[in-house]
Amino acid sequence: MDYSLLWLDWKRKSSLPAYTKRIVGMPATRQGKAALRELLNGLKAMGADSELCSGSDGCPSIRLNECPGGGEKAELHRSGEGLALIGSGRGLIYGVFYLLRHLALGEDYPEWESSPAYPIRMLDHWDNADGSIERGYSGRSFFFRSGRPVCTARTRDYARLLASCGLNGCCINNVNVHGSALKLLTGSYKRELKRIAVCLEEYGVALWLSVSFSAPMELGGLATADPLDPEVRQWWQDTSRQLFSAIPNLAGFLVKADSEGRPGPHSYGRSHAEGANMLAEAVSPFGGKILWRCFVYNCTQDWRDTETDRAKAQRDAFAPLDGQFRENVFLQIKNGPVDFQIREPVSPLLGELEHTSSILEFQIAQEYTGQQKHVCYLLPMFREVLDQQMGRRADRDLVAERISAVCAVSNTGDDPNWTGHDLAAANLFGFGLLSWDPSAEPEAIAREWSILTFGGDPEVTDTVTDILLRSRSVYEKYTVPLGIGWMCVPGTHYGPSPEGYEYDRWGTYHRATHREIGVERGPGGTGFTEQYSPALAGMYASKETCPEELLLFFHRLPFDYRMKDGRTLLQRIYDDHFEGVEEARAMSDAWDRLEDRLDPAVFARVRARFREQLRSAAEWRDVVNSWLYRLTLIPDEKGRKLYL
Ligand code: GCW
Repeated sequence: MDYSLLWLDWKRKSSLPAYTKRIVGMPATRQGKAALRELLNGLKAMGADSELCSGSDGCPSIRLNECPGGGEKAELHRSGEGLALIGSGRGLIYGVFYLLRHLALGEDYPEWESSPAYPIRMLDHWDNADGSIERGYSGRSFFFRSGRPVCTARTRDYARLLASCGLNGCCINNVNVHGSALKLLTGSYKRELKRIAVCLEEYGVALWLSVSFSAPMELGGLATADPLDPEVRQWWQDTSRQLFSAIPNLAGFLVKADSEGRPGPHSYGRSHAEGANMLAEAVSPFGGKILWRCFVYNCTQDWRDTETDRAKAQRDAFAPLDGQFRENVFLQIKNGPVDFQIREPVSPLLGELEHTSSILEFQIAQEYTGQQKHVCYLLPMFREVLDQQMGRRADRDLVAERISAVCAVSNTGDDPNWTGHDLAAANLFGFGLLSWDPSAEPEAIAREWSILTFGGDPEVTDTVTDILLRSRSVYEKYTVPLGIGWMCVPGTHYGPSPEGYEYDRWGTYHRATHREIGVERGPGGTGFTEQYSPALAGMYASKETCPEELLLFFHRLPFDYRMKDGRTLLQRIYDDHFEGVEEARAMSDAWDRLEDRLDPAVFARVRARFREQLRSAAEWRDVVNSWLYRLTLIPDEKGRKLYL
């Protein structure tokens, strides 16, 4: 095998509870059988001498009780000195992985009765048919090779990994559908897609496909893709029927329409609702769903236009359509109003929809957060988003309660360690746990992931947990603190370029002069704050009450603006960059001290990534600080050298 099994590489335990000796129960379904196999293999790897028995004969045992039905609920109860695991086939899978994880953590007798918070918990792959991955930082696609989908042993292990942390779906191709990926909708690749779907299905993971809105023209030879055109509607209905009947376990389509040059209903004077509903109608007879992305904004803005504010675009486009979507449409909303920056406020659209289902989109691919060369544990950010009170309802007002589903842009590829940076796998695991239970604690997740991945050496667990928990704020400090965002190199989005996007068309400006920086988004500026409920709008609109870490997202401020601790804004930015580099060095040193406690190959891989992180962090510090110095001619109060 040329890849690792990440946290599923169960480590030997010196002792295990007596009930691990006997397994009782013969699940009938394919998923139930997979659960049993996972249990036996997992226990064996941990060193248990387990036997599959027809009865417990009064001895402690683990009893698998498969109930009919396809629900996801899992129950784990004490039963005498043993355990009973109850669930449908899928429930048993979740229960078995939960049990194995807890045995690996050395926790005896876990009592658990749990259902996932959301029925859809998925990963979005931006994999292209040629095997490349848009914003992929861990090798090439394991779903596509030379233009065709492939199903390999890795597909199955991928499904196991997803199920083991509670995920139940994946969209295997890029939302920017081009090349031979277009043909996934036609007969050409049905055999391969079916194999993938069947393979994923064993672990309760549904298959989703990204589709192009203009497929009726690109594939069907029609003259239009107008969603109200009868021929277009017929084309989608016929295509969906053929696809859903050939591919079991196909859950639906993901669509990026009228976004960044992708085709969509606007070209025909139709609304997003008309576009999405037409597709929803086509997949509805097969129980299919449409995930319709809201990442819609003007990507050809003139930088001199200060009226248009990209942050406002999604709410403006979709809030008026609330209630117009069919019930099998989910609006897919990125966590922030702009685009996966290290710090953004929550998307106001998440507080708007009362009659439309939504799926919250995170990005665990670290496009703007260090591209899996820098360590950046994203779970604290995800929790902040889920825990945000939107101020729109008396109850069930948290983002976690308002959404109906969750997804994340995947950080996986065919690298032997799946995620490029070994520590990035914590984001994959953690996103899974959080999608099952949005109140899961980032620290507990980090600790658990570390123990499962590296074994139980407390020194390793403490150090890794500490590195992970600090990593986001460290990255933020040496890159773009205070919510300013977008100082990265255009195109690649790696490394610093303070004015890289300033005079471009993407709508992401900080408009710095020698006196001030930032976009004013309060009522006296673009008015973006008004998109929130009065409570949030008021808080963000005032410089005094705006959370400091978002100050430059919401406000345009002079460089001599006094921060709460008395420092000037400029000095705070200088300091953050210096501190961020020092803190990155401290994380790297802490890792180095683990040398004798870790597998040499893993240790060396992560050390090499830390070397690059330190180089890049210093570059960020020097480029941003010297740029600010050149603009303002105000030196660092502490007299540190500003390099360039
Ligand atoms: O942030 C941007 C990325 C694009 C991506 C787009 C999106 C898939 O730079 O690469 O396209 O977001 O989310 O659609």
